[in-house]
Amino acid sequence: MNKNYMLEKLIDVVVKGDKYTAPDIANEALGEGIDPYEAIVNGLSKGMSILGNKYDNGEAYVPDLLLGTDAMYAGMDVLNPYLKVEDTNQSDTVVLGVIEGDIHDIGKSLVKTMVSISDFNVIDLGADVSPEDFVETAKEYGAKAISISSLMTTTMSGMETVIDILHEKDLRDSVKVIVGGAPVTEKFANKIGADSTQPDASKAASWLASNIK
Ligand code: B1M
Repeated sequence: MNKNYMLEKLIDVVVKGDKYTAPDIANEALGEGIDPYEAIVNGLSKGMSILGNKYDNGEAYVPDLLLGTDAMYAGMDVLNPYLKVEDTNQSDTVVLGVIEGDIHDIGKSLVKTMVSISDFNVIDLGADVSPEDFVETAKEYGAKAISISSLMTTTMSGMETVIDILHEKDLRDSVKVIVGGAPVTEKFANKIGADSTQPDASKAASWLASNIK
């Protein structure tokens, strides 16, 4: 079967928000030899971006987004176990989550997937995470990095609070902070004193793998 045809099916199942068919399509993609990473990034995730654009253009509504999210996660549940873990002997811990006030967790989940396959030990705090929780968890587990996502301009400032608390607790030198998500720019990341921002989940994982020793 044509690879593009299979990727289109993965895109389509998310755009249609069909969580019941998504696992079948994901299994079909695996059966057709599609790389699970590609199935997630160029299939399911692309479907979510298309749905997001439709929402922005008034062609889709919040219930459509919720259905699309369920379909995306149903497909990822099938694909995730087949992702190749790079044998980097990384045993360092990364704490990740979405900043307080924000429940958009799809990008964060992609970051989690990519960081996990880079062989890090990942602690996923989920969405709507307080700055204090990020720092306390990093301290408790001796994490080398905190990875924070934000999808809303209204919640971004919480990322700076995480960095402020790290300074207050004298932990800033031992914990790298990477921030990301659609509204996060390089200028913003520099302004709040983050170590990096990256445009997508895969680049975030690569940055962590190259910058955590
Ligand atoms: Co809403 N939402 N939403 N939403 N939603 C946005 C973000 C919005 C831009 C839509 C819009 O108005 N145009 C807007 C925010 C505006 C702003 O900035 N102020 C918005 C709003 C306003 C809201 C509500 C307030 C709507 C309402 O209730 N009236 C509400 C907020 C609730 C809350 O958080 N408190 C809300 C709710 C929802 C749903 C629940 C329906 C659903 C989320 C479901 C879920 O995540 N479980 C949803 C969705 C799906 C979206 C859009 C359409 C799509 C987001 C998405 O999942 N994209 C979004 C508009 C859009 O993006 N076009 C929108 C796909 C995902 C793969 O991309 O998360 O960007 P993304 O991740 C990317 C990169 O950003 C990057 O990597 C990923 C790609 O690999 N990345 C990182 C992410 N984290 C990273 C971390 C890194 C590095 C890269 O390093 C640490």
